Amino acid sequence: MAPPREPAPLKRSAVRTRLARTDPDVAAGQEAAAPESQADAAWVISETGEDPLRQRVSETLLAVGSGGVGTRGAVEEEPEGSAQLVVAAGIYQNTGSTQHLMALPGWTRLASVGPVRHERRSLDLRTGVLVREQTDPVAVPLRTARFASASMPGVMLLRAEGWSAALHPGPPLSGLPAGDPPGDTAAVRVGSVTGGLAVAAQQHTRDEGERRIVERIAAYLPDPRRRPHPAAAADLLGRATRLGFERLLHDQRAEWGRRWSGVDVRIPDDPPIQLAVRFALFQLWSQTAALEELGVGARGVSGPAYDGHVFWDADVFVLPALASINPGAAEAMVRYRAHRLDAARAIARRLGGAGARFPWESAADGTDVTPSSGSLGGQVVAIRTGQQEEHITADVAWGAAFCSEWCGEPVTPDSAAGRLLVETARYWLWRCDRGADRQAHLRGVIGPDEYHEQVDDNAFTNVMARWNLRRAAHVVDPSGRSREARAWRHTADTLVDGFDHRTRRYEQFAGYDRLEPLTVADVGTPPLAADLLLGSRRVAGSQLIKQPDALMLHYLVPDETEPGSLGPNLDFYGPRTAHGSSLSPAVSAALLARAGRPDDALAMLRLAVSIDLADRTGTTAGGLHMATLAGVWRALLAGFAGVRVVGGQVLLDPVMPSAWGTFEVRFRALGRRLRVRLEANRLRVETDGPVTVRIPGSPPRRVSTVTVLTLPGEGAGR
Ligand code: IFM
Repeated sequence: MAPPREPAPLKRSAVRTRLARTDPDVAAGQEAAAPESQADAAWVISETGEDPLRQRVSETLLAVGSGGVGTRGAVEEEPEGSAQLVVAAGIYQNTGSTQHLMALPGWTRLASVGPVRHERRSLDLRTGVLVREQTDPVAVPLRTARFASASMPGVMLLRAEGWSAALHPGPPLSGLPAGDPPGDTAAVRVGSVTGGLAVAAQQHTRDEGERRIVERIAAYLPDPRRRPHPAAAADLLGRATRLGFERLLHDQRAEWGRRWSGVDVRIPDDPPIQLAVRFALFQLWSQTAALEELGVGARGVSGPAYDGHVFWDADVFVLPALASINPGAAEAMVRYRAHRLDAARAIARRLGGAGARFPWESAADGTDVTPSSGSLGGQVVAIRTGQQEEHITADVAWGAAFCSEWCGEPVTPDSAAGRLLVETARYWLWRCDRGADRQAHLRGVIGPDEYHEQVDDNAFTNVMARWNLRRAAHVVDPSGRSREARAWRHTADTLVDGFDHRTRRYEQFAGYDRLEPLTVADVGTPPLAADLLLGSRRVAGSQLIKQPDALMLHYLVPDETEPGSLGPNLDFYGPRTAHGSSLSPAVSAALLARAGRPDDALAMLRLAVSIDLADRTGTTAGGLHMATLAGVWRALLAGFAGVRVVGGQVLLDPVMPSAWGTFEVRFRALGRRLRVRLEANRLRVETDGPVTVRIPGSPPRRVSTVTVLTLPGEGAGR
C-alpha cells in the first residue's frame, strides 16, 4: 500500500522586502497612484488571512513562479507558522530517497511591516500580480505587490508601501548560507546535486512624508546540469534593474495578456468553473518553463510535499496539458526523461534486464529516489511502489510520443521520443513472462490503484506495455522486417489484457473480480482515503480502488481499448473509486464527458477543481497538485471539447453540460493557435494558420482563419 506522504517540514528561507504600490493603471502607461486591487471576479483569487488554519493553504494558492523558480505566497513579515519557500525545478540536495528540492534564498521577506490585523490578498490571474492590502483603518496602510516576471523569466519583483516608522526591509535576499548581510544588494551561488543556482538582488527605499516605499528586484538563474556563473545572475539583474519596476510591470501585463489571448477558457454560464480552470492554467504556466530540461515534481515548485520528486504525474498529466499551453515546456519535459535514459538503462541492468526501466520517483539524476517506508495513520508502513509501480516506464514513453504527436513533430528512431520508445520496449520484452498458456504476462506489479499491491496482469500496465511495444515497433520498422520489432509485436499481441467480451469490461488484475464487492457508498462520500478508514488489509481484499486504473487506458490510449468498452468500465469502476488520489476526479470527469455524460462529468469536474481551491484532501498546504490542475484543463479540452490530435489532424468531438449554453477553449496544437467555440450544434473554429480538423461523421477539412462547422445529431446536448 503506498501511503500518502506527509509534507516535509518547511525550511524557512528568508528574504525581506518592502513594497510600494500595486498598479492597475500601469499598463495604460500611467504612474500608479496608491493602488486598489482589481476585484474582477472572473480573474482574481482572494484570500483574507482571517483563518489561521488556512494560512499554509493560502501560501500555496498564492504561489508565483517564472523561469522554473517558484515562490510560495507567504506574507512578507513571515509570522510564526508561516512557511516561506523558494525552490527551482531540478535544484535538489541530498541523496537517495531523502533527495529534495533545495530551499533557496528568498526575495519576499521584510524585516518588519507593523501590525496588520485585517488584510486582503488578491492574485490577479490576468497579470500574475499578487497584491496585499491592509484593510484596517490606519493612516498609512501597508500595501505590497509582487510578481514573478513572465517577460524576464527568473526575475522576481516586490514593491512595498507602508508607514515609514514600521516598514523596514532588511536585506534583499534572506536565508543566505552565511546569514543575511546588511545592505541593499546581495548575491550568492549555491551548488545542487547536479547543478546549482546563482541569484542576485537589489533594492531601493525612499520616504515620502510618513510613507515609505521599497522596491526590490531579484534575478534567479537555476541550472540543473551545471553550476551557473554568478556573473550571469548579476547580468540578468542588471538588465532587469535598468528596465525598472514600472517597465517590468508593464511588460508583465503585456506578456500575460499575450498568454491569455492564446490559451484560455470562456464559460459565461459557469463563472466558478471558468475561474478555477483559469487558476489551473495560470499555475501550470507559472510552475513550469521552456528550459533546457524540465522535471516537474508532483507539486511543481509550489511546496515541499513529495520533495519535488517526479512521478507519472509529470508524463501523463502535466506534459499533455503543457503541450496545449506552452509546447516548449512540454518538450523540455521530454528532454528531462531523455537525459536520464542512461540512469534508466542502469536500473534495468541491475535487475538483470534489458533496455531502460524508469524509476517510480525521479529527481536530480534519474536514479530511483522512491522511499521504502512511510507513515499511514501514524503507523510506519512499507512503500512498494519503487519496486512494483512499473507502468511508469510505459508512461514516460507515452508522454514523449504524445508530445511529438500533439506538436506535429515526427518520431524517428533517433529522436528523443524514438529513443525512449525503443529502450522502454526492450525493457518490456525482457520483463514479460511466457505462461504455459503461451500468453505473455506481467506479474507482481502495482497499477495506478495503489490499494492493491503485488498483483498479476494489471490491465493498465499490460495494455500500456502493449502500446509501448507496438509504438516502438512502428517507429523502427513500419514494414515489419526487423527481428527485434517482430519480437515486440509478437509479445504485444500475446500480452493478456483481462478484457471480458461478455461484460465488455477489463478485470483490473487477475483475481480482482473475486474480491469483496465493496463500493464507495458502503464506506462514505468520496473523496475518501479508504485505506485509512478501513485499514490497508481490508481495502486490499476488496474491490475499492484509489483512482481510475483500467479506466486510465480509455484516458491515455483509447485506440488500444476495445470499442464500446468505456461505458461498461465507467459503470463498474465508478462506484468503486474512492478518489483517494487527487489525480482521480479530473480523469473521471474527462472520461464521463467522453462517454457522453456531460452533466455527470461537470459534477466530477467541480470536485476536481475543489481539490486545491477548497483543500479537499487536506494536503494543499504542501503545494499545488500539479496533476490535478493539468487534469482539470485536460478534462475541459480533451473531455468536454473532445480535442485530440491524431495523424496530423485535430479531432473535435465536443459535448456540453445542460447548464452551459456555450463554451470556448483556446489552445495550441500542431504549431497553431486554435479557438474552438461550441454553441448548440455549431462549432466555430478559428486558427492562426492552416490546420486539418475533423468532426464526427465528416471527412477531414483544411481550415484557416474562421470556419463554422455543424455537428451531427443533437450536437451540443449529446
Ligand atoms: O503519482 C501519484 C499516485 O498516482 C498517487 N499517489 C500520489 C502520487 C504523486 O502525486
